[in-house]
Amino acid sequence: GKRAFIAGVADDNGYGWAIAKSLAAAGAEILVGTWVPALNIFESSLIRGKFDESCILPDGSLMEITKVYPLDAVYDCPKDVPEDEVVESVKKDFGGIDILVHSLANGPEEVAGSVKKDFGSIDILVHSLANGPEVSKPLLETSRNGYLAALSASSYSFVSLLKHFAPIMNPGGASISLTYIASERIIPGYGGGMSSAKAALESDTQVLAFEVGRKHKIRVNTISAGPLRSRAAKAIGF
Ligand code: ZID
Repeated sequence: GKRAFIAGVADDNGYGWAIAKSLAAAGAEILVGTWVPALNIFESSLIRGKFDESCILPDGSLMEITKVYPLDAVYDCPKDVPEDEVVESVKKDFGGIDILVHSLANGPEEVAGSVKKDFGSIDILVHSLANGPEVSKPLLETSRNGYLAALSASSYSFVSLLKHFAPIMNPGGASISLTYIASERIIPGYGGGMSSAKAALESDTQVLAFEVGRKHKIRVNTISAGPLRSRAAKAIGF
């Protein structure tokens, strides 16, 4: 069977969960990467059986998630995490030093290394994550930091994931991300540089398909998604 790593699953409402289910129904083994601030809640909800009903596959069996990896896709490797930011996110979300250790070791480089150690290789890489801290602001009102943060979390995150996972992907494998048509048409409300981030993601998909296709025999695609009331979509008010 195939093995899939799905980055961007933190509950059972988003695209990542739905894609994981489809892959599980097709017989794939499921690994997920969960954003560190959401990790504790996700893992405890999984353990408490909060998602049991959402795990039921068309044939009546249950989806099993083999392993959940802490992931922060805005950092590539531990040295990239600015100290003040780590402390701030720890205070805001947990108030514990344990999470500081997590936060320092969960960029794509670390996670791909852990997956390699645990399982050797994967066949499918799914990028189902995005973040735009100023998404509710029109582009004209967006700060440089907000714009760059949107591109970092929503576009470069895919480059970084593919860069670190491609070497552990079996030839013939596939990678995919999720985009939105606001990249090419004006959708008021999709601000903060998120429209720019999706345009970059789409362009990068073509360049990466060329590069990674030749180097590793891996396909690279992106799907322009329809509306789904995920946590991220609710935050935008869509
Ligand atoms: P989600 O909240 O389930 O998934 C986003 C995930 O990203 C969450 O689990 C976060 O914890 C995680 N995350 C955020 N920052 C980081 C980080 N730094 N490191 C690691 N993880 C992080 O929401 P979702 O399922 O909507 O999002 C999945 C993908 O689908 C994203 O790329 C979206 O941009 C994309 N997408 C979603 C929708 C939608 O409707 N839900 C649309 C298009 C694309 C869309 O907005 N009409 C109106 C709107 C839309 C389509 C049509």
